[in-house]
Amino acid sequence: MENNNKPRVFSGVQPTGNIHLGNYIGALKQFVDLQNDTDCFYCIVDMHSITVPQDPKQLKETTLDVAALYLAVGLDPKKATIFVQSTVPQHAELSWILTCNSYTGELSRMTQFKDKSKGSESAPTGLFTYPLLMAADILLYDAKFVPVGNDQKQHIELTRDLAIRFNNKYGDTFVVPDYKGIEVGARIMALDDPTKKMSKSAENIHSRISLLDEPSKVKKSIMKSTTDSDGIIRFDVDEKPGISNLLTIYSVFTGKKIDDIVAEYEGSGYGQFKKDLVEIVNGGLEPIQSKYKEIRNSEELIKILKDGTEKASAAAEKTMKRVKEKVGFISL
Ligand code: AQP
Repeated sequence: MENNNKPRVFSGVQPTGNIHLGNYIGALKQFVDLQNDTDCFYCIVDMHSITVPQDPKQLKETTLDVAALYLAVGLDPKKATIFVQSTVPQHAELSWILTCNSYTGELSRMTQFKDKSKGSESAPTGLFTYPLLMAADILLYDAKFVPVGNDQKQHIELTRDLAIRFNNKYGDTFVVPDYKGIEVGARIMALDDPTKKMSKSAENIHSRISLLDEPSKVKKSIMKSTTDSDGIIRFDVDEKPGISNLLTIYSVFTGKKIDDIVAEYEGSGYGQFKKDLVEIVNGGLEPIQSKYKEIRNSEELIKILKDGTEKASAAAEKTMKRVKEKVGFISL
């Protein structure tokens, strides 16, 4: 479905902590790049975040933190609909209908569930059904494109399967969405262990750089990041995952091609490269942090979220009417 002939886009970020460079490069930066040419809905997915325990007071704060960061990285509420998932109850409603049209086998194959549950019988059920809520998020807005990091690719595939299955069973109802990834930075790795993805919930704070980190913290995290012992700056994800990850971050923040950066640093050691990267990342974060401070506790932020809820609810209700009719629920 389209508005002003612009394709619909949906994506979201969980308010599970401060947004890091992986979230920014894999998702948020794409959100901003897409806002001029698409009709985009960007959500703070608080219902997803409670699939693992959250402190209620802190959840409220991090929800507003993420909303403020959406604006701080450059999202414009005149172009993008920005809202909080739990303020639009249709997400839960559609999620249940999709649950009843899904199979436990396909959910068991989701690698994120396998990683997070570690086979435990006491893993929260919400972790298992999380991809169905994510499918509901996307299908509710007739989204054609879903900009996410590549860790979410499997969930988008499942969403496509569910949409096609539902359309075949009940007749054309959902737009079948496509994954929208990027060439550089679809998976930013942890700084302390470049074989794992950078993550909000990792214990070591130096495994990630959060968008709100102080310059001294950024310096420490980059300078102590894990590289290798051969000391040659070269992009090779398999053999040199640490330096390749840093090159990716360098490339995204400067807009320079990785090959050009490698050529620039020929003969230099990791020390100089890391020092320069500290300056580059701190320079990139500075305007984001100052915009964040300006907006975080403002009335304007609440107003933007309320407007977002209104617009999102109207779009979601249209889809729900169509879906309920198809499955045979009466309307009174
Ligand atoms: N390391 C990453 N590289 C590139 N993209 C990433 N994303 C997450 N990590 C990376 C993308 O960021 C968006 C929002 O992610 P999320 O908040 O929904 O949850 P997540 O994927 O589970 O992120 P985290 O940081 O790893 O959180 P925790 O530790 O709480 O599980 C998504 O588009 C995601 O692909």
